[in-house]
Amino acid sequence: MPTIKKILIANRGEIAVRIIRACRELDIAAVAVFSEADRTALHVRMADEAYPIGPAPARESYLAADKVIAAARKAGADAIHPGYGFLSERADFARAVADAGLVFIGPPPSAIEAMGNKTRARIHMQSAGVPVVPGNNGPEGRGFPSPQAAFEAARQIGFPVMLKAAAGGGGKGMRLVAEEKKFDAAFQGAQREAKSAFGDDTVYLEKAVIRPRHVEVQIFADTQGHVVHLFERDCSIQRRHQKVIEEAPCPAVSPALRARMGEVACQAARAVGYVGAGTCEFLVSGQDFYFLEMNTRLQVEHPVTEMITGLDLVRLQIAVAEGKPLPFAQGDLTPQGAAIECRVYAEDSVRFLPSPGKITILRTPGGPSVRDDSGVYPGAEISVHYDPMISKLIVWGENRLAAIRRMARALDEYQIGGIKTNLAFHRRVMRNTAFREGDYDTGFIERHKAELCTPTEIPSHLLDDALAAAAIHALAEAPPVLSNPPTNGPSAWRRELRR
Ligand code: MV4
Repeated sequence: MPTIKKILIANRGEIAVRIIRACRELDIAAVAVFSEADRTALHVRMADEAYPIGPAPARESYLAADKVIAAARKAGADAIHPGYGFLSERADFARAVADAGLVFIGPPPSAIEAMGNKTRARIHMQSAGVPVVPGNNGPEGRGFPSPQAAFEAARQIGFPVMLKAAAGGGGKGMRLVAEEKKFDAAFQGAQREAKSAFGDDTVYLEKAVIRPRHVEVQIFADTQGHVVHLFERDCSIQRRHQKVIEEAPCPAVSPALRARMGEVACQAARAVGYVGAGTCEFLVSGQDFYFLEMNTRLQVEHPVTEMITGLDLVRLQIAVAEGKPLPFAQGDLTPQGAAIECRVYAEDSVRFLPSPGKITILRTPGGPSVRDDSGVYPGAEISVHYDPMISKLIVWGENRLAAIRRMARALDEYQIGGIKTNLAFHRRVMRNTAFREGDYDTGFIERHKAELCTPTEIPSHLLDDALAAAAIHALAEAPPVLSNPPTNGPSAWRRELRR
């Protein structure tokens, strides 16, 4: 089996930095690729070598499969790690990497393909005994050609139903239909959206699960056929299908449910001959859970799993890619404590718009069990061309409440200047009663947006107090704990802000 000495990372930002760090610890050389817009990016600065792969502006540069492979050959790399970018779930890319004589750090192309199409995956999973959401994949599992054909199936399932794109993901081409009379229009809308987003208008049906939690199980498989799960993550705190906060373990999953879901996720992986890191996504409602899809890559939120297991998932990916067996069995694993991740976005979280610009101030939190996986540095430019996620703040605590308190503390230490961020949003979530009680589902942000997504309030009796106003203005990005109170006592403005 191959020994990996040099890895090219086909991604950018914080995940490229994360992979470079794993390489350093393993004495593996790390090769970065960059678009012109990213010439001065952190991952380029940190890598041992870096190769240009395209012009700016260039979200697409990182999709240039042939340029990435050419760079890997030129650098003399043994392997390519696709990060969690678009190249990570493309079977044709995985094949092209292998054809170039390089190791693809990811699953076999056949497993990517088996999970890449939703109706195909549903059929595959059903025959493997994995519970999928009750629904109808259409004639021969090829979706429904017309609203008339789908309508009968929808009535049989019972309203409300969910129309979904077979090629889909991320909520595109998805429609919730509550009433019969809205079905035809919704069908046509879903079909149109699926066609334009994926070039494939195949639409199928599922029973709508009401107020579900999004719970996903991390799995790992080696080339010897061992499959284990590394417990679950709750990713229900999302906005417009973008995850914002994740935690492990899920506060609504009992040890018995955890064992069942974990076993099912391993079954799903075995059914497609999976190798490496993968994630099975489920909708959870009470004690019921349904397979949604499998992500055949390392995910953004993998650090919360690392925190509760003490494992380095990137190191494990590399070991498995070298043909080594997993160094533990299922029985060796127990989840320890609780971990939370807050995704820090360069955005105006009131209007929910990206906030590009230069980062002028960057003070990251520290202390015990606090991890900041960042792709930026003071002076870095946040470009409109890329994802506005600039870092992930992850904390661990001996239990969930300790983790929440630690996250609140770490968020208060975090200072980012020059751009707008969602730090204030995160601070409010950590103090939200429903969140603290673990009582949330995928509708959480929408339900609480009035309190979570409003501008930082200035108490009216302090509006004319210049010092307080300045401190409060800074609060959006700066922590009250670091700003100097006007007196030594517990001043009024400070009590106000502490709430
Ligand atoms: C569902 C659902 C309810 N019932 N399917 C949204 C994205 C896609 N990956 C799956 N999604 C959903 N599928 C059925 N049958 C509710 C959602 C959903 C959702 C899922 C996970 C996280 C956030 C969500 C927000 C809205 C809807």
